[in-house]
Amino acid sequence: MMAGRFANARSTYRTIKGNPIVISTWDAGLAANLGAWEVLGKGGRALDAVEKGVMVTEASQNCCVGLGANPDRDGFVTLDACIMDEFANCGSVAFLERIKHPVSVARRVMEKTPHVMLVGSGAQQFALAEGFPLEDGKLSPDAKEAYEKWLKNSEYKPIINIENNGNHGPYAPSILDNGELNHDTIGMVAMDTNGNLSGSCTTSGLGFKMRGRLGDSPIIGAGLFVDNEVGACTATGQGEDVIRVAGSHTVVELMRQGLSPEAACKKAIERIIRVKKSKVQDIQVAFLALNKKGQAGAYAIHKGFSYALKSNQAEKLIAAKSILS
Ligand code: SD4
Repeated sequence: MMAGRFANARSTYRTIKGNPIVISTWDAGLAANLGAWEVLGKGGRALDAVEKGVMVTEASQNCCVGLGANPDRDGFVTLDACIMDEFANCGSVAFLERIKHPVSVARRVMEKTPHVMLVGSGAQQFALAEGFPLEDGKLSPDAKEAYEKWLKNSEYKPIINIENNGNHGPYAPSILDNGELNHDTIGMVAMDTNGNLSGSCTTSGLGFKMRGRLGDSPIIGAGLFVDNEVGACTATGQGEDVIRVAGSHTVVELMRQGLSPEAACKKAIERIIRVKKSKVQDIQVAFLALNKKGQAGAYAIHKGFSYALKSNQAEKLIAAKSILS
């Protein structure tokens, strides 16, 4: 009886081989996808690709990923990241300080410990034991300037989402002083030439967040979820509201029921809108998904979310549809 029920629930997707594809969030995904393609283009494993890809962003100067990103309210950069493979192996680090590549530490958690998540000083201790260097902890020039400006204009009060007053605050991509594209969290999902899926997600979270605050990005099922029978999804935007609907897992389950990646992302966004009601005016959330057939899709609450796609046929940035303009 039980076996029959489970048998009915199984996905009917066939594995598509020989057509690797990688997608990732925001404009910075273009460069990250090229990092991933160094692996995928040579027939490598999606897991290696999604680690390598987001490492490009972690190593670059930007507002929201890696050690050059904006700090928390106390002036410290704290990083969150996770990774998941085709066997449902997963690893995650959160509230990690002074380590350049949190996604690689997350992978070590997955591969070398019996656990899924390590946080804070324990995550840092593990990273050091694994040979990751301890960086100096200084803010990047851009982050220092942004923090000093924030200190002048903002009271030190634990008001959630104070960053969002007036606009989408730390979520909106913009151009940095040096002309480089600024961006948000990077989430990446990929299918390799064997048709296997993996994903990664890495971020500094919200700029000027409360110390100790975690968003969705390091949480498996929220900021990232991979099911090799069905598809994979990653999220960006207001992490609290992604967690509230178990966002990436919800999208994958909707794809399991037969929805396309775009339709599944849209339905999950609609669920957030139903929960948040008029408060959605102040938040941005976007989902980005890939199914087992190699089809990609995305949806956002507000206009302005883009994602990057690379395959054998294409290399492009795509503006996602949104519910609100
Ligand atoms: C967070 N989801 O920490 C992240 C932030 C983000 O685009 O994705 N910004 O809540």
